[in-house]
Amino acid sequence: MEANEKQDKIIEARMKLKRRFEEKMGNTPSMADHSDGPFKPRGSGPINRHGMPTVPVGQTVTTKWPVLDLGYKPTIPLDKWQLNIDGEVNNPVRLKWEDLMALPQVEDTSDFHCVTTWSRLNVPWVGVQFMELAALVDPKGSATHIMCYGYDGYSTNVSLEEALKPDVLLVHTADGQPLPLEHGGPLRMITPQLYAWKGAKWIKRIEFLAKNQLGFWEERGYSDTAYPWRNDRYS
Ligand SMILES: Nc1nc2c(c(=O)[nH]1)N[C@H]1C(S)=C(S)[C@@H](COP(=O)(O)O)O[C@H]1N2
Ligand SMILES: [Mo]
Repeated sequence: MEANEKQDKIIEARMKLKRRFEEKMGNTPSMADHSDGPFKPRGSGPINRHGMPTVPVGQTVTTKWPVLDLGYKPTIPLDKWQLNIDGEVNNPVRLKWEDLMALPQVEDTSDFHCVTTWSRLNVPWVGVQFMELAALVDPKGSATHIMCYGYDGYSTNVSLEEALKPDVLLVHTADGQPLPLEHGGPLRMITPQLYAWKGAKWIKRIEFLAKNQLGFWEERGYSDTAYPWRNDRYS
């Protein structure tokens, strides 16, 4: 395929996703809950860029960055690293590190809310938007969710209307430094509008699903939806 033909396909896939998910995305609680609606966002502090109080209900701001995982921290050399994106897609891909770095890189600063009640505000990240990867693989019309898998055996599911938000990134840099191993380096996902367990550290596979499935913590009593401003922690 010619380079610009490839580019056109990616743009077309992006537009298709936008048409399919824009409204659903706007109706997610972290954007749609307002003080005059049936669900009032719960939290404190100034209103953030998607309309919610900065600190979700029950959270305490910390400047530290605690580490939470299953205890095993897999080391993946960059020359062995790969990310598979497959499932309900028209164009499954296996990305090597160079392929990932060749994609458009974005810088964004966002907040990190852990279900164990700490929040780290204004973390500067660099990485690739999930939306960019979705456009690359061109999800089938049947795709509704993703399952993200880590090199440590972890998994977590996210709906597409959440995953396609512009602040959902696959990050390799935080605080101006390569993402530390203990925080999921070389690459992890972040979901600033959901609790942080929805962001897989050491991510190795993203599977598009035609039907929701539960990930590691979701099967063990954590909420499937994980909305911080609804205190939606456990199911
Ligand atoms: N691969 C993997 N990703 C994971 C986890 C894990 O155990 N393995 N833990 C999750 C949980 S419960 C949280 S709160 C965040 C913590 O990220 P941090 O350790 O960088 O603070 O990562 C999430 N992603
Ligand atoms: Mo967590």
